Amino acid sequence: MDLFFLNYYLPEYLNNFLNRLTENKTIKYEFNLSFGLNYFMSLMKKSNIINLISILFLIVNSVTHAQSIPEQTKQKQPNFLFVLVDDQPFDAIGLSGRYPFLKTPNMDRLAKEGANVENFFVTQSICSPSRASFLTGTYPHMHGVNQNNRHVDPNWEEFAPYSIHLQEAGYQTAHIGKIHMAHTKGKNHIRPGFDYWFSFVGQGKYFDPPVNENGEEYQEKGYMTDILTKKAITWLKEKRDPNKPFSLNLWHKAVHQPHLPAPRHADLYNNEELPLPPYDTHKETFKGKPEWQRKKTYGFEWKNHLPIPSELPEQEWPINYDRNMQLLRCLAAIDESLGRVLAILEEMGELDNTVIIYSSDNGYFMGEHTFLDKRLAYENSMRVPMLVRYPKLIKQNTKVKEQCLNIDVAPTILDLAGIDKPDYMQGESMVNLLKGKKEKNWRKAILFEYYLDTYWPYAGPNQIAVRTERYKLVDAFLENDIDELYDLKTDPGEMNNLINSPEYDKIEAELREKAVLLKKQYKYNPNRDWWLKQVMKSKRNKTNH
Ligand SMILES: [Ca+2]
Ligand SMILES: [Ca+2]
Repeated sequence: MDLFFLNYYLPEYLNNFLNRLTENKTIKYEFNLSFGLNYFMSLMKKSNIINLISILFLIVNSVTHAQSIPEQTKQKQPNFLFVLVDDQPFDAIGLSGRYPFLKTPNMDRLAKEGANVENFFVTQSICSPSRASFLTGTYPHMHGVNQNNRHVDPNWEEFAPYSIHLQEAGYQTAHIGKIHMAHTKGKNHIRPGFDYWFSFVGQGKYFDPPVNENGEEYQEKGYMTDILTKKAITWLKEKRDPNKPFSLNLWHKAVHQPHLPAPRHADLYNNEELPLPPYDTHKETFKGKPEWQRKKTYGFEWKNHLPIPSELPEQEWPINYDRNMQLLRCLAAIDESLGRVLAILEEMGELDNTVIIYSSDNGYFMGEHTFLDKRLAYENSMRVPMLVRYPKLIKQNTKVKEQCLNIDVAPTILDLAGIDKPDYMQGESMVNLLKGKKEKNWRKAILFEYYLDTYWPYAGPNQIAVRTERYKLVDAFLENDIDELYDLKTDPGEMNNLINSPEYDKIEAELREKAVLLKKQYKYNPNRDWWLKQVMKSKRNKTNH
């Protein structure tokens, strides 16, 4: 039996029961107006009366100026189109050349006319936690969605999504597509920060999906990627105020398993063959690697394989062939969607006023290390595409080499909109890097995390990884198992675990030291359930009253 089945396709009655339990949760969020006032008061204290008069003059002047020339004001605030794919591997994109037959002309166009952030990673490699990190600019251990558990929703009160700050600055905001963390129905399904809402519960369905439009539940007709595209175009053309700048999320359900392509793409690439993965990662035997990874390959059956062998027999290629081909076919509709939205923006004269961000919520194993799915700290899982087009600031064919994270997107969007980064955001603005400038103090090491998944406990234990440009240390906090250390320069396929090689002891010690610093810097919390417990407690209290 497919193990994902349990996680994602619970019987409808169970779903409804859980929805009833969670439905009454109202999310209150307050705008931090006091911050603006406090700032103004502190300016007043510092300024002498002349400065104060000139500040007031500037404010009045800019207000009247803005009213008289709305066109110029409009140009100062760029629009945002954020396309987020579900489970697109970083190299499943035409420009990478990994799959010679794969055609993604519109994704390639974004890289050609903008920036390709080549070393872009998610802070946790599964759907719901990553989506919440993109929105809030914070780690899963901060916003609270550190697993795909249907009960957890981010702590929005403390960690508002960037879209709320955009709304405050006069933006019109829309979320169209998968959110994953909202397992509620009706108006309660709408997450904070969006003027227009079109989404669905959990993973959604590829065909004729139940949907939620501004709180109204109904069933749509057709293929999910096309439905979302149509909704995005309708919103752009008919449903927004054209005098306000906009921020539109087009967050896809595809290409998540069961990887069902649009019927028009069912036979695409039928005459093609999947090439072997680079660095022979399909030849993985897990020799010298943690035992939990060999256990993982047996899934729920692992107890039938005790004692777990110290290495596994090499698998023959192809691995998960049909599933991988289906995933690539799903990408065809995503690329068409991107092309259609770009064409509409061009037609409306907004293409070059719009910052287009294209990424994926996590990576995906395409047979590398014999795996499918994601979650782990291997490159195929934690690395995702990140393309940004905004010709007013970003030159064509810009390549960013620095390590960037999904928590950097919210601060980047706010920076481009001229909004100061809120204190709670842990990411950094990528704007200077996107402009092709060097950031001397940019982070040299990144922190990645994963928390045990209740639905699929053998997918991996709690773990963190520290990745520098050259090395990666993975610490799973297990006393009876080994950790991992890879030299990404000599072993980009991460096949050779160096954790027990004495000549790497010094490197290991340095990385462990970095781990301590990063955990402190990002306020790492090893307790997976800290936020879930609070959510459940507040639900219990509500039911009791
Ligand atoms: Ca995903
Ligand atoms: Ca060692």
